[in-house]
Amino acid sequence: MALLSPSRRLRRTPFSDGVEAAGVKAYTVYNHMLLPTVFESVEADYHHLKRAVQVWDVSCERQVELRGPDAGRLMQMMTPRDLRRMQIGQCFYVPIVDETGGMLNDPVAVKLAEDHWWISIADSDLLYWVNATAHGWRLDVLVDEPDVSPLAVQGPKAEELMARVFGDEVRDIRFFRYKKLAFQGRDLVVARSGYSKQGGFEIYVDGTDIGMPLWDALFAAGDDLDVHAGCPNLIERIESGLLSYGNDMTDDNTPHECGLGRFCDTHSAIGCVGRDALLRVAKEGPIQQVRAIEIEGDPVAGCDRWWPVFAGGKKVGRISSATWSPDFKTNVAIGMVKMTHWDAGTIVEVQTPDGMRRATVQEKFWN
Ligand code: THG
Repeated sequence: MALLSPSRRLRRTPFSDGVEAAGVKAYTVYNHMLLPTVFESVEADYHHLKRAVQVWDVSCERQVELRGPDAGRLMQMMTPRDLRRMQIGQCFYVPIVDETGGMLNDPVAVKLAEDHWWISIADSDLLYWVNATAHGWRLDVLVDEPDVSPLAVQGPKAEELMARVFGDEVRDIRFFRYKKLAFQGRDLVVARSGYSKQGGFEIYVDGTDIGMPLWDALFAAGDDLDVHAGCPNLIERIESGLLSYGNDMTDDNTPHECGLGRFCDTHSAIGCVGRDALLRVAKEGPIQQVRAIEIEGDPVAGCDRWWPVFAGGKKVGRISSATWSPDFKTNVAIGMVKMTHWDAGTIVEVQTPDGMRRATVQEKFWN
């Protein structure tokens, strides 16, 4: 791959100076912003993430902010997850769907107040859809992108590092809850969440000016914990079955096809613009669904396009993410397979760039 040409369209982040000083080796582009993908190597980063603690610049998880009396109503219009019991202080993973039930994004919604929400988005331009919905329905709500950049602290030693910087209060934060904790006199939203299954926190850094001071404070406090700069790790996220919007699903897929049915309450999500469409498809059930898939043989190439999945000479699905897993000593993958072939143990064939490989549909993901 060639290099990325820097420009103002490719946005830097409040932590980019720190990321560069830490020796970032590769970036991707996510929400028109730099997202690091490699520091040492994907494999070295993976082993380190599973044993120590990493600080991740995930500023590219941009916030769409809703403020005003109709903020809650607008939030519910966009998702089939029932938000009525969601409390201030909670975060919800919410599928966002259009009027056909197609996935537009799979963000984390943060409820700051009845009339104040952040939507921490995956890689699609959701701001336009949210704004258009607000205007089209004449809602009393302000929609914009605030200067808020998530910084994730992930790994088994994340709690210890966070307690040193924010105090022992972080230890009481439950999964997908947040507390507002002070750093240099500023109250920041600190949630127990993050795009790995190694445990950890996300700090919603409110104001570019405190980005580097916080980055530096975390590294100063974590020297003996072997804290490293890191990033969402391809191997770990596939083992964990964490989906990547645009890779593993698009607006052609319903939440049920994505295996996100557990985050849908379509019957009670009154107001969701995709509700009728989803009720229709839910009655029949999906005819294809995301699955964990093990691909046999030597380490596979990088998956930068969908790899067709075959059975008996017919196409029955596609692989969207795949990599060698050092811990499980096999190729782990995320795919979408048709109902006829989605049962655990089903043998299929995957057309990889270096030939056909035998593969097996798994019962569940690895982590
Ligand atoms: N954190 C924040 N914003 C984000 C992400 C994040 N925006 C972009 C992207 N990641 C959104 N996608 C996901 C995907 C999975 C999860 C979170 C965001 C996730 N899922 C857990 C799971 O599936 O096991 C838990 C979900 C739950 O139980 O509620 O964490 O990572 N701020």
